[in-house]
Amino acid sequence: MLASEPETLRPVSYTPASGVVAMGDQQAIDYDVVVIGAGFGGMYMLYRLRQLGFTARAVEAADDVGGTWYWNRYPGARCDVESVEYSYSFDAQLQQDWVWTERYAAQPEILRYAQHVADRFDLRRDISFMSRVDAATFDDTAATWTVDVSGQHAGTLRSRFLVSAVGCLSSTNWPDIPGRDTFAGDRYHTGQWPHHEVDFTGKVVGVIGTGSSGIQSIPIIAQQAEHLYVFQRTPNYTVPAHNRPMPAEELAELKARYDEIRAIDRTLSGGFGAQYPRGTVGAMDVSDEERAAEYQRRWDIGGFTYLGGFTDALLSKESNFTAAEFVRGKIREIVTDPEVAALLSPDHVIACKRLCFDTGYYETYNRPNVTLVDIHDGGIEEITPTGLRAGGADYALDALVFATGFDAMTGTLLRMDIRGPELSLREAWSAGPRTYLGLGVHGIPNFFVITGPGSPSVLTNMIMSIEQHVEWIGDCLAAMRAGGQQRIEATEDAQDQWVGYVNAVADATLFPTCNSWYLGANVPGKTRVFMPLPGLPPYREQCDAVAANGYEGFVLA
Ligand code: N01
Repeated sequence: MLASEPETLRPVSYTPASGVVAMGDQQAIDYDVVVIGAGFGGMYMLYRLRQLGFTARAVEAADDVGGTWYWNRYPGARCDVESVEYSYSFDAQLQQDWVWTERYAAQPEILRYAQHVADRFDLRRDISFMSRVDAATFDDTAATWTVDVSGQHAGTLRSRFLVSAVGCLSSTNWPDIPGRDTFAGDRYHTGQWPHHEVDFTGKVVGVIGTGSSGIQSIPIIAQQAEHLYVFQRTPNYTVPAHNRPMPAEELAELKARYDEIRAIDRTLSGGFGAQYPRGTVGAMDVSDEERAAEYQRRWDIGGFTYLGGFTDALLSKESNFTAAEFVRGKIREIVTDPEVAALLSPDHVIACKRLCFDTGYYETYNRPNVTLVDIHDGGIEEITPTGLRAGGADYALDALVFATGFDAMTGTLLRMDIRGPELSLREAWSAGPRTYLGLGVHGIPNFFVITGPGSPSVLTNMIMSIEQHVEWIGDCLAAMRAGGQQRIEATEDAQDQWVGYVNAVADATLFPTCNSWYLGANVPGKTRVFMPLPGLPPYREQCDAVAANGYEGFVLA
């Protein structure tokens, strides 16, 4: 028993006979809830379900907790939300006890934090590791899911509810480049990095992709490699992270203000950045000098703050252009070869593809052992046993790194065969994902998605969005138990209206204006739908109102 854990929140056994108030006919089910995934979403869902007295089991493909932070071990992997904010808020003592050592935590530290949470709340006993959910079928007569699991804990689980905590960026995108699997050297994907240290010393390395993962790993790979070729299809905007060690006094001061920081975060569109007040005017409402000074001030702070100076960075093309042009100016200042600087300069709307943060990214192209290869025209023609061919030239490589991202938001969900009474999730989403609140899907009863498409998710501090969803789902299940209900399903009408609302909000912004993974544009053949919903605070209010109105838009029985 931990000092921080109030008596009433003690974990309870998942055996219904232990006095747990469970959901109806326990003969028919093994657990009230099966949770898919044990990253930050799955871990908190398990904890919350225990608090509420539900029985639950999580199924996790990895051999430990951590989700995205378990898999993304590439060199330089680091969070782009400050560590004091990218952390659970549900337990006051946890946030006081944990010591963050850097402004932005690196992957190993975040993974240690996830492991600490698992230990602290004894979560692992309810997780089946090295196991995957392959399929789940809902029996409408018994209001029961049958969940097929493969791997170390292969078998069938029966539960009343199914909660997806698979994360938004968990299916790696391996582009189908001709000859991809013929490469005889070492091949890596940033999102499935090996657990052992990879040393590129003395090697000729190719990196494909210049999104967040490429931009974080390229400077480090360049320091090791004999030569690095970066194959760039689209340049990306990146601003300095200005990461630094976290002094003990600063951390203590932040911890003393934790309640205030979390309260401010709840009012912010992305759920983070409490320390850096937002601007209150549009970028074109000030003089050129004032605008440039504000961009410089925020460039010096670093991170997402860069776009917080004006209210309309993602609403007005004209304002957005000024923010983009400032970054292009920085690229010209930093990169000594004007041709390379031009190739590195994006021309799309800044932040319509997720803004990146770096440590020495543009500077890396001044190194003599780094070559930027522009492939925007013809792409990579072929991967060969000894390297690759692009633009008619052959590049001999010892190692090839795919920093090519993910089949985001829907990839992992659709890999499983999830079946409602009359249609499968694959059928329901054949023309792109459709949800109600990003939480429920019409046609798939008793199924919840944590940070699903149609919710703010990837446009926010993920841990804050996870907490909001987990708490909403927990409250919903508790309300159903109190009301003697066993089945919940989003109505088609509510879902249609929600999808229309998400599209309208997204269309009022500049987000949908470029080929981003937010739209599914990075995966050939994927239906283009803007998947996340901009704006966490109004969304939270809508979810609360739905609950307060008896789960309006859902049918409960
Ligand atoms: O993936 P991406 P990522 N041939 O999709 C290129 C989060 N994250 O792993 O832009 C050649 O952004 C592709 O080119 P293009 C964060 O939310 C966070 O980097 O499609 N190139 C692009 O350059 C982030 O946004 C953190 O033309 C190909 C790159 O590969 C998200 O994860 C760190 C190609 C993929 O970029 C995904 O980031 C890391 C092909 N066939 C990740 N296919 C932080 O917290 C794709 N590309 C900081």
